[in-house]
Amino acid sequence: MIKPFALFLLFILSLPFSGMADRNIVPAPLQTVPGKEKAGFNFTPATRIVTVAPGLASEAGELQRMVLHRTGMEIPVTEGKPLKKAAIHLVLSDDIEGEEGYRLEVDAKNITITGKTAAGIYYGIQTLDQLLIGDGGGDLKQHLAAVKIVDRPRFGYRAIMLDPARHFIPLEDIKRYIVQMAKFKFNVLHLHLSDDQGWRIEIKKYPLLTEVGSKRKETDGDRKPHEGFYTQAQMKELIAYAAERHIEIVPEIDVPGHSVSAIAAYPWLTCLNPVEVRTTAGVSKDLLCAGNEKVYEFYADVLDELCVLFPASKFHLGGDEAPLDHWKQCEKCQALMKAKGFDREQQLMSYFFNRMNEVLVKHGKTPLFWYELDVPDYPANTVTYAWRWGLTPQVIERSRELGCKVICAPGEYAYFDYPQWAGDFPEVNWGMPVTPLRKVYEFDPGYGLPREQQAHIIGVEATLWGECIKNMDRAFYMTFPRALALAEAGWSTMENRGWDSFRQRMLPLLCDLMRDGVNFRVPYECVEK
Ligand code: TNX
Repeated sequence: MIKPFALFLLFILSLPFSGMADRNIVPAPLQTVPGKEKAGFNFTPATRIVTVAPGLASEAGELQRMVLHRTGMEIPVTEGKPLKKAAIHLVLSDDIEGEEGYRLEVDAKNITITGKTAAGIYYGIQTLDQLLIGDGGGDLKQHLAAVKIVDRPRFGYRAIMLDPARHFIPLEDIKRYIVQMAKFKFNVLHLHLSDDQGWRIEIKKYPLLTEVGSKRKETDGDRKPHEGFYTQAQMKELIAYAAERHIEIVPEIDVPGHSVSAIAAYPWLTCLNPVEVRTTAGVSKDLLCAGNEKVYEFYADVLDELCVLFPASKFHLGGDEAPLDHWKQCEKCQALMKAKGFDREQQLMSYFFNRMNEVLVKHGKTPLFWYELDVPDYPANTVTYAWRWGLTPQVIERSRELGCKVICAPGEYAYFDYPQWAGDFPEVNWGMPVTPLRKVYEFDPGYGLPREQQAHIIGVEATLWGECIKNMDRAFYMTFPRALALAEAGWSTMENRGWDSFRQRMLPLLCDLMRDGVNFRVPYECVEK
């Protein structure tokens, strides 16, 4: 263990730091005006946190823990009027631009974090935390140079997807992941809760979904059974844990493909043959039957329970990789097509999505779909995901024509299950494209389009598909440092970011991940000239 650690320190020392005030802030803030070192703020036993508005107790608690961690000082929180000196003020104000925007001011007397909302204040605290990390050396820091930072995100939806369907992820591990996401100002954790290889959320009306669907005999021939699911009570706890960190959990139930685990539990859900929970990766031809009214009733019940459980306004219905072979052979599907006057199975797909969406609409939710260019219609209120390699510009344009919002999660930049370097983990790499840190950094979610042609892009997402992610160490390793690059794509404007500055800014933050026991890939290639 000593060797990689020593190498990493050498690597860090070999890079000159820029000396800028925001040298270790990731994602890069909109505006930074550095002040004088001497005119800075000293943390002393007299320092106080003052919330200048009600409703900020959670943020004040976060700040208190952070100050203790970084400075070693336990400082009290009070609510009331601003103090003349020695205070860290948390202020709500409408003069801040953007729902998640903030202003952070450090001078010799006080530190003031102003947000339009509690979320903005939370992000100001995360930036303050990164300033206190300093040069990465790990010493407690009790002085901050004067600075004024004005910041707000480019996109309102900044997500990472975890896939506990392929390999179950214990609740406590997801919490550790959420803690790290929050530091880089991600605000959505998308959970892929069902797939061919497992159903992971308790549905009270259909207990077999978890009794049968959450278990598989083995994985890729390893002869070891695999299982796991979240109870609704556990999920509630996770949702609250994430919400404290201004992260919303967006659930996904993938239909009508990637549904083998549900079909294994209730075989009548499919068109042709019964199946067992899938034990290998890949795409299955066993779809939910679109011609059976009972399937719609079943999913209406499932979605009813989940729409109540998850407070998020968005719900992901998957919709990817659904080969139509069985629908072509299925009497019920064919009869429905005839009755509706459809001549292509893709039209049945649109019909299926609309039926599912009716349930979401009843709950006031917006559907999200992995966009497939051959599906003729999506529900009008759909938010599309651009994901397939090379097709994002087309999906952005099509979504604009349809009047749909779009989230960019392109295969070229945002697939965190792809290896970060050639030959990395060859035992789990079945020919996935290599996606190094620098490639992720080059991601511009607006694809350089004119402003009006990208106005409907609402965000970015990294997808950590789980076929090869067997534990949290691997999940962290695949996520970091690439998530820092993606965070910057989601938060910072293109004019405000650049590779040379990024690779320096990230280094102290990598040291900090290491101190937190978070696994990551050391990006050695960054020292190459
Ligand atoms: C494609 S991306 C899938 C997933 C796989 C992933 C592996 C998408 C919408 N579907 O089911 O896990 O590739 O990279």
